Amino acid sequence: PAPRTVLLTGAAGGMGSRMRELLPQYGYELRLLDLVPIEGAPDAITADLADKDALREAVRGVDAIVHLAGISVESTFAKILRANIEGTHNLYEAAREAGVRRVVFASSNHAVGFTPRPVAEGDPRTPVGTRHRPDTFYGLSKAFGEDLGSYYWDKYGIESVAIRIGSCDPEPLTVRMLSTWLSPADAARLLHAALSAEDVGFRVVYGSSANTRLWWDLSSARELGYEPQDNAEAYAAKLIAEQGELVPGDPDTDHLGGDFCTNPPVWDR
Ligand code: NAI
Ligand code: 15L
Repeated sequence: PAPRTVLLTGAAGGMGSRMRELLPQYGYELRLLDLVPIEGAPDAITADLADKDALREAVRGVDAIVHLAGISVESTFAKILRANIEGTHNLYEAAREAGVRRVVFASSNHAVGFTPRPVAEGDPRTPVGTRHRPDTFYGLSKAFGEDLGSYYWDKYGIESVAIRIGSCDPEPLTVRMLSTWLSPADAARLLHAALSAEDVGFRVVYGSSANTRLWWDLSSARELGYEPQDNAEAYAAKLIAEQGELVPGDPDTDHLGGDFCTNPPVWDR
């Protein structure tokens, strides 16, 4: 049966806030967790992924977990280690102890960010089976999270869908995002597919809308039943007029990960 009760970690964040609005229409009852309190959600759990007792409590009785919490850009290795690597491990351990059947993990294109992007017409879209090529400690933590999901499936039978999310913002903001954009509505469609498809075992999918200029292969996401409805191309004329086309040879845009390869945004609190 499709899961009903879902723990949403990172529920105070940019994506978490949008998914809180959009997921209930698919019939899920959400339990929310974040490091910071969530305005207007008095029942939300305020906890750090480092707090194993709090995670044990948080996963009790849920059918599945959507794991969005963590540092979402580059930081020091120590901070990434604690929040993203140890934090994700703590969550999987809590899931294992409680018998939770499925985790949907917010991986990122930055797990493969140093992969060259398609440049010429006819260049292939990057498949999910491409090797990890992290572009930051952040991307490295996402590669770890994917492998953690693989391990918990093989060892303990906990299913995982790792979604290598492109760029989830209300609108594409850069010319790169004409290729990488995942509209919030498509993100909710993809999370629903990842939660409800049967017998997923462990798998990796890319998370983007049906963008004309897509850089990676959406077929494994479509195999889950995902049918993206949006296309960043609607914003192409405006963004290209403002910013110009991508120039081959520009190190800031020559790889899937964009400027995470050269000058990543850094979180340092
Ligand atoms: P965000 O930074 O807006 O939200 C992350 C949330 O996680 C925050 O509310 C934060 O308080 C919480 N958090 C951080 N450390 C925590 C800890 N130790 N314990 C508990 N909660 C903690 O990020 P956003 O954009 O909403 O992304 C959500 C997830 O999707 C992240 O894992 C991110 O890496 C991933 N992702 C997002 C993309 C995007 O375009 N928004 C693209 C690729 C991946
Ligand atoms: C990510 O993984 C980040 O969380 C987000 O802030 C965006 O920068 C996105 O990737 C991207 O590649 O555009």
